[in-house]
Amino acid sequence: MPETTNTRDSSPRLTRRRFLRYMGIAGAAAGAATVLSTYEGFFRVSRAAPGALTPTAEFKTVRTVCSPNCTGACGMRAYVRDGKVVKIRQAADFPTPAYNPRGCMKGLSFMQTLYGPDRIRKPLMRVGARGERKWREVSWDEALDFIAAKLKEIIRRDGPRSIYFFPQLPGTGPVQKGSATRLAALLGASHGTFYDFNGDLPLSMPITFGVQCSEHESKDWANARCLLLFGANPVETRIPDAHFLMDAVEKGAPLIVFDPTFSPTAAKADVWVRLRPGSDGAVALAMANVILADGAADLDFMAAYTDAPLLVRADTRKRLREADLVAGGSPDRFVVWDQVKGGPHAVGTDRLGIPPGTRPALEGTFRVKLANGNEVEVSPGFQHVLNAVRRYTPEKAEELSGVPADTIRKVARIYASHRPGAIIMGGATNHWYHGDLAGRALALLTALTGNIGKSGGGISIYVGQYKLRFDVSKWWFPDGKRPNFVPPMYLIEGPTPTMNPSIKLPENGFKAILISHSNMMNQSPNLNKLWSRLEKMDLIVVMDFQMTPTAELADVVLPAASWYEKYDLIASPLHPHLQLMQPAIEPVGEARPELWIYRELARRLDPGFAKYYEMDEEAIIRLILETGGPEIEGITLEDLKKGPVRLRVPDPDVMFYEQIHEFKPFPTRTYPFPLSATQTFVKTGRAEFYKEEDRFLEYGEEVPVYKPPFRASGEDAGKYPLVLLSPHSRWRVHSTYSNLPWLNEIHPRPEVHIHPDDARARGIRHGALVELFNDRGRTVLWARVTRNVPPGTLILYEGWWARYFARGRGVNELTTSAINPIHEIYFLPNVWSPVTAWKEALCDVRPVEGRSL
Ligand SMILES: Nc1nc2c(c(=O)[nH]1)N[C@H]1C(S)=C(S)[C@@H](COP(=O)(O)OP(=O)(O)OC[C@H]3O[C@@H](n4cnc5c(=O)[nH]c(N)nc54)[C@H](O)[C@@H]3O)O[C@H]1N2
Ligand SMILES: Nc1nc2c(c(=O)[nH]1)N[C@H]1C(S)=C(S)[C@@H](COP(=O)(O)OP(=O)(O)OC[C@H]3O[C@@H](n4cnc5c(=O)[nH]c(N)nc54)[C@H](O)[C@@H]3O)O[C@H]1N2
Ligand code: SF4
Ligand SMILES: [Mo]
Repeated sequence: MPETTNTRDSSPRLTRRRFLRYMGIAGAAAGAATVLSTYEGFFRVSRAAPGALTPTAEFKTVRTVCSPNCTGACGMRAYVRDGKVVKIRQAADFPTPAYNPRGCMKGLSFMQTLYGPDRIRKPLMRVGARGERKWREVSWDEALDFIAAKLKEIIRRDGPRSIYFFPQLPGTGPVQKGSATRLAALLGASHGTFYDFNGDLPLSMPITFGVQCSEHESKDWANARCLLLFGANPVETRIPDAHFLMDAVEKGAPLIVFDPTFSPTAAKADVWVRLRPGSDGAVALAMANVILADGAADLDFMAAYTDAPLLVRADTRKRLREADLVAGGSPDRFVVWDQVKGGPHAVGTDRLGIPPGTRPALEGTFRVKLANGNEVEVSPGFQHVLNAVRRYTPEKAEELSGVPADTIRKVARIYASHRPGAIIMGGATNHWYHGDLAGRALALLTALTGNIGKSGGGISIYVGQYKLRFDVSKWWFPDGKRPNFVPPMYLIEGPTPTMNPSIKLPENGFKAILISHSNMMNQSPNLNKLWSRLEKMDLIVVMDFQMTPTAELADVVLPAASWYEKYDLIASPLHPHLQLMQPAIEPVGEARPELWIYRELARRLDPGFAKYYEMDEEAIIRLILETGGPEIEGITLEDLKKGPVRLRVPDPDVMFYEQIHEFKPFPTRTYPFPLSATQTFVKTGRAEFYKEEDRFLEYGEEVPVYKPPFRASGEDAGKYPLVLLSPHSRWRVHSTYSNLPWLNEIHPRPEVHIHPDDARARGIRHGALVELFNDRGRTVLWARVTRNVPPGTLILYEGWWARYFARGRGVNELTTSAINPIHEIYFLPNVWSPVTAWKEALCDVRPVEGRSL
């Protein structure tokens, strides 16, 4: 086998000569259209003559789905000639016309990923030290035999839990990614979670509604009479759906964007509210304050659908139960204060609504006699919410957020008077240590205005491909066996004193990791700490179609088939369609789908596992379709081969419709778990704004309150002056497409956005090389001096591959992996689990020009 050396340097020492060359290339790129710069040297892109790629009979076309970790899930048609994809076009065949067409430049450029210089074509084993990028091409047999032997040895010595499977985001692509989960389940190995690790899991949702997340289909934005966007930049991060915002605007809906930066979405807004980073919760609570003070709150809605009327004991701060009041009473029935009778009235959890014949109090303090003869003081949960909200006057929120009190009053009144009003909560409101509190405050706003369960209303979160829209248990969990789920935050941080006891870490630590569908060593928080864990492991395996910075650190790199080379099922939370990913071409080189890889690995690990991998993709898809539940009932593989099929959900697909219109209790089901797994999060069956679990009480978070950033997470507070935000870029999907020549031509290098005042104070010029640093890491890149960011705040769009930085691995050297104990009260993988606080990072920046690099 030939020995090859990957000459790409992912964290190069940039000599002055190379630096000048880079700058020269960057300068020349604009003029010379066919020569594009990559980090080192040139990559000539052949440009066909105009018209040469017009579809003709010589093309075979195949419909598949663009499937990075992007909510878009755009249907694409591949034009194939001589076994190669030569052009990609939007399929534009969704049965709901409003969803046609959908796509973006990145998806349309995927040929450059398929055939580009970073494509992994053969299995590789390292010959040098880890990260040295010296590889030996090996046969599949050699690679798989090696991995299987290592894993067996590790299992024998340290037990199966010490192996960590990390197939990122199986919410979409459940067939291929599930083949990893299935093997982890068979082995009893550990398995990562992802929605939490991505920082996207809005803990506010399981806390308030008992569900993983909530969203309306994006088409429904057009039905809103008012749109509030918090920490979301759909113009760049929901590109194919952003037009629905403008549809609403054209019909007269005000678009109100809360963002510390002048984002492209803020540029389209009627009102741009420039709030301080991490202050969304304060603004939301002050808006609630205004709505309540104006008498504009829908208190009947609060009484019918939320825990507002349920009584809370003053002595224990827990809810009053029927069992407290009468001997033989139920511990699962809660109690309201009936103003008609002037006494307590027990309510069940089987149905929402106001108990017939009662008029429950939402405010006040009452005395009730307990079964044991004692008297205690009680008050409705809403009284506690009111006590908290009263503290957040618009003036107080102005101090906390920098938003003028008058602006807060105005936007609160617009929201309250334009119903239905939709709230879109983006990643950036959640990507904070106290993002759950901000989300709870926003959920409170939707409830106070009766905006839940209604077309054009709701609170929606669309942050990637997290959501399982149907049940996949039969494929993922063979014979009901489940892997040992361990959130990656503990892989980095180790156990915390407050860790949920149901999480089982391996006794001797993790010894092997199998990563697929993720560029973990680029996209994880606190990269240096993560690497200090990974480098101790005996085996690192990465499956990808690209030689990513993570693959470069592996012991074995396995070439995976892409979305144009294999089968899978795709369904996005953004638009309710089931789509088939299908192969347009044979996999490039020796690439293979994950199912093939895990099948081969499984039989090597235990011949008895072979029977669990006898099905091919089509059979697995049929199994999922037959057992997936009502959302996909009756949909056949043959239907999917003809094109996308709308899920069996109402039109429009509105979250919590049944709760509001049919009085069904919360929560709705979160797949793949049974309802019973999430019912414990909202034991009242109502939307809960008062939480009684001990830790909420201990931390003073029983009702939505505002807690400022950088205090509890602590590490940087007082040491570093600048907030480091790392939102998502229009030029990439995370790190995917970082290396796309067509996009790099217009967006050639990582830049940190810095306000002119901050730049001046540090002697930083526009375009200068600067070093970003804090205690966790440092990275060198270029400065973009701009008023787009407020003073005191830096922006570095996440996702650039390490090799594009002048030094270091990029922004995630600086981000934190601090764990919030509230996120540990329960553990349900991807539903209640510790969330990364990407934006909760402070740092400083200094010029590096004139110094030797
Ligand atoms: N093009 C593209 N699309 C994507 C992705 C991608 O990488 N590229 N990723 C997908 C995925 S998985 C996700 S999670 C989503 C994420 O996408 P979004 O939900 O849009 O989240 P971010 O891009 O992190 O930040 C959005 C905006 O919030 C602002 N912001 C930062 N901090 C705060 C704050 O404290 N409060 C408020 N109100 N605003 C703040 C930022 O300046 C930014 O303009 O995008 C999805 N879509
Ligand atoms: N600083 C900072 N960091 C962040 C964020 C932030 O806001 N700030 N956002 C976070 C968020 S919200 C997210 S969702 C994560 C995303 O982080 P990741 O999920 O790691 O996303 P990508 O960087 O796109 O890496 C996906 C990798 O999977 C590969 N891949 C794609 N499809 C397949 C396939 O079918 N098979 C195999 N084997 N490989 C495949 C791609 O080539 C790519 O290398 O990043 C997080 N990181
Ligand atoms: S990258 Fe996202 S928005 Fe662009 S085509 Fe692919 S799925 Fe659609
Ligand atoms: Mo995400």
